[in-house]
Amino acid sequence: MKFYITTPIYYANGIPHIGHSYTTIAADIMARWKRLNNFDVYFLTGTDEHGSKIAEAAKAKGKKPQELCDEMSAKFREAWKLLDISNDDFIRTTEQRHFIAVENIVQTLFDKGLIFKKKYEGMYCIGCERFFAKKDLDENGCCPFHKTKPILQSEENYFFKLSSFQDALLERITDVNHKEHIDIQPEERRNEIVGKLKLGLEDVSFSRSAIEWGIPLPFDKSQTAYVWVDALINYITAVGYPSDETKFKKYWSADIHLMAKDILWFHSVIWPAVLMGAQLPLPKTIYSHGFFTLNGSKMSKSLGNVISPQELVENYGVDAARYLTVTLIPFGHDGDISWQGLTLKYNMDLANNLGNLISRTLKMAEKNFNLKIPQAVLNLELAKNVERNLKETFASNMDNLQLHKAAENLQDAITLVNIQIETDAPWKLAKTDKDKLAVCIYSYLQAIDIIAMYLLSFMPSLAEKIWQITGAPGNINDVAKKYFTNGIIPKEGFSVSGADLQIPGILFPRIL
Ligand code: ME8
Repeated sequence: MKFYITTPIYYANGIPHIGHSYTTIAADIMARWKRLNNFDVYFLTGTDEHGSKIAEAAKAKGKKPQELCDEMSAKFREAWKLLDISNDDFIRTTEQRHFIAVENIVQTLFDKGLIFKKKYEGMYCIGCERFFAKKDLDENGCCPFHKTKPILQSEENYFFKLSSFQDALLERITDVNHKEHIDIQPEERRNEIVGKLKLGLEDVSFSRSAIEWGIPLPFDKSQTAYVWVDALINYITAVGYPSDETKFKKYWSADIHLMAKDILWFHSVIWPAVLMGAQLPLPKTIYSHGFFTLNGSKMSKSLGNVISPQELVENYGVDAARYLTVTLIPFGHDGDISWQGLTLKYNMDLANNLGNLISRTLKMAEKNFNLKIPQAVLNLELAKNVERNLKETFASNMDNLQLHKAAENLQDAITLVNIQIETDAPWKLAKTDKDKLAVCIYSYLQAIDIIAMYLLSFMPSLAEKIWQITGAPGNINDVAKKYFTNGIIPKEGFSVSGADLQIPGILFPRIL
């Protein structure tokens, strides 16, 4: 089975921040989880490089647009490397492969009579790269997202007959039995889209005559494709459209387009309409996660109110940065992020719970068994208990993109082992019953190995490290793949008596 997941392609007019990291880490966690479940995964991210926003940013910096895009796109790649993102492809809309796909789609729609020329006057927000109807502006006549006044623009453009897709879209979005059903998640967001769709659709501008920085229309080179049309098409370019039919057939359509609500309309209305117009299959799930503020206000570079991926990693390390970023607020809901909130969660979940479990277990093994897994009767009860706690709930939370809940399941499993340690009181057993102590420590190690496999998607290097520390044989990814696909704990457990353990050092130093 294949699984195709995408993030938005981020505007190359600025550097990556925690908002971009949020979506990208979440998509990465899903991609890793699906790979562990034996899916043939294609995970795409990239940069959106055309349009007035980029052209203006370049001008302000005294650079050519391509020069700015090269620099910024490289920053996104670096950030994703730093955050251990396992994307299979990184697309840039200035690549040749993308020009070909955009020209192809635009020409197809033109040939089908879905594109026509019209004089248009409207309020354009450069931040959003879109026209606004007066009724959609806020009480000050400003863009509701950017709080800036849109500019009145008047030009002769090509328009796309979006209005003719209203019924077809409503049907596909609301009828779960439709063979081309588009599942918009979460439900509140779907309801908003449906409500807006029911009010009617207007045809949308599909090209710009004044913007040179874009892909010229194949049938009228004096106009460039509207940047949103250009951008959305990236999702099919990357999987081979139109030249690699085998790849395209294999991976399209998208199983999940992930993003925040700011761009949900484009993905759930304009994009499917374009695909329908070109007679291509529609995406299966469009998931809008929450939009968050930072310390109660909108993130903005001018306010100095942004957190970079680098800062996150400097403060917490890569694995913790990934875990904290995506689990701090309930996935799918808006919320607020702050350094205090991140640090509090770090101390609670990682330093006090997970870190403590590993360091106390290994310290006991060092003190009493010379850092070797003791010879002991195998007792998988605790491991099985941990597994019972995780197995169904974790998988269903992951598959429903409830990442914060999956993380809670993990914390509960870790707590369960920590409680078992308190109950066993191994520090007393060390004085009274060494054999029982050996059984206990062995069982903690096995339970930790199960936890490590479930941690893999969230904290990949940490999970590998835990696997080594606990003397577990083989490669954790291979074992986990087997485990998640056939659901069986290997008979002997994971770590074997006699294997060498390692002192972990302090995995998560407490932050004051
Ligand atoms: O819109 N909270 O790019 P963009 C949560 N190029 N997510 C956030 C966020 C926040 N405060 N800030 C940003 C574009 N994001 C277009 C997309 S796709 C064909 C074209 C994340 O750089 C979130 O995923 O403005 C949001 O949808 C995206 O960054 C917007 O990125």
